Amino acid sequence: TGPLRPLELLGADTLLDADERDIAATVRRFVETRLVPEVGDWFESATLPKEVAKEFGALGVLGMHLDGYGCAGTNAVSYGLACLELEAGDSGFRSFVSVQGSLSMFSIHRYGSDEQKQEWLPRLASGDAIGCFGLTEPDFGSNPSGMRTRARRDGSDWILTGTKMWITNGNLADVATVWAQTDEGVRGFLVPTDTPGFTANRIHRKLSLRASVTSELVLDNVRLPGSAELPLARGLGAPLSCLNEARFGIVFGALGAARNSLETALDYAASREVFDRPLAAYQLTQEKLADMTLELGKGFLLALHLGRLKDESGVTPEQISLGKLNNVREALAIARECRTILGASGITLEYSPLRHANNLESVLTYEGTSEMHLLSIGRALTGHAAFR
Ligand code: TGC
Ligand code: FAD
Repeated sequence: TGPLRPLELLGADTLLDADERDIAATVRRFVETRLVPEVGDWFESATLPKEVAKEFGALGVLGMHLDGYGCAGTNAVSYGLACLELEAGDSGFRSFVSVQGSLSMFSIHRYGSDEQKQEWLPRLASGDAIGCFGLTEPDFGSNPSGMRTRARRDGSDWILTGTKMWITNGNLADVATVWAQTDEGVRGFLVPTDTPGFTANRIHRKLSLRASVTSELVLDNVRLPGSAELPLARGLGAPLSCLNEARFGIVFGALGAARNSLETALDYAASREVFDRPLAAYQLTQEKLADMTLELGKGFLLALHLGRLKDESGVTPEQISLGKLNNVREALAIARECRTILGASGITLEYSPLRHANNLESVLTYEGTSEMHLLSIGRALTGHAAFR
């Protein structure tokens, strides 16, 4: 037998059914043929062309785990595997799909009225419309309960004022799910981005997640009809429940960045000769490769376990914290270690590991920083909330 790829060594495919393997293979083909040839340029020029949304829609990955309204209604594991394959290309691709499907579409699907669902979900599923999700503010990231964005009633209308920060797809979006404090607690609103008083300002000079658009959203007395409120969203638990969906995708997604880094390092080590022998033939290199394969495999088993739980009986926020914390942390360590195997070549955009490592710095921070997930696990273990 010839050399094995890291997840082949684990026998990962034997744990998946035929549909799950097909979905993963289809997304992988699209990523490798359509996106990877462009990703270096997009990363360098800090762009993600808007047209890609429709291609993701045609591929069927936007809101793929939701039912009805043009969504595929797949199981959670298939959604996770799609995230893994997208993030093998770049975390920016998985981010786009996470925000569209798990944050924008999920918030409407779970908390919206029938009219809101009919109006937005089919267009968001096809990629004809783009959504974003505004929870974080300049002064309130880890602690969204302090949000200052206010929604006040004016007759049957709502008036929204405030600023949201670090919002993925903010400048691309047709509709923003905006979370605001009201006299009755936190509420969610669907804000069409052409509403007077709404502005999105692109954030420049990012060193991470460059093939992804990140924006500030300014709401300056934005007047919305009463029908813009998400009728079933009551309290901070509503936006936090959307985060569970996106965090679940990241549990799988981060492994894609790790797998691609490791495969790149394996190929490089096989062909690079140092001191008259392939780099892959040295024990120090093999130790790195074996340790990384072990962590990738353990991360995959953890992700799959959480996916099966989610499909069969449900998964708790603390269980998702275990997966997000471990898999992003290990993916980042793997991407950095792979970069060492590439030597100087590893610092250019010709090879993926450092691009993945840079991206994973954002992934470590968004959707709950690693510290927030440590504290969430700590609270589950001790009963003491140490956030404040
Ligand atoms: P706490 O008192 O714990 O909870 C308030 C209410 O929320 C409920 N809850 C949850 N419900 C569902 N899922 C969860 N994960 C939940 N966590 C809490 C809780 O039961 C309670 O409900 P009720 O009915 O009793 O009121 O709230 P806290 O203020 O103490 O905060 C807890 C903490 C720190 C864990 C939470 O604030 C948190 O998760 N902070 C991190 C914020 C975060 O992750 N932001 C992400 C923004 S979106 C993003 O980053 C997108 S990146 C996308 C991309 O590009 O891919
Ligand atoms: P802070 O909350 O200020 O944290 C700073 C540091 O303090 C962190 O290390 C944190 O872990 C630590 N810390 C905070 N509290 C405690 C504590 N109690 N104990 C110990 N340590 C603590 N948000 C959205 O709403 N929508 C989006 O689409 C979105 N996209 C993003 C895209 C990118 C590229 C990035 C980088 C961020 C995005 N975010 C988005 C924002 C993201 O969710 C926040 O950055 C994140 O929640 C952390 O908030 P913060 O940056 O304000 O850090």
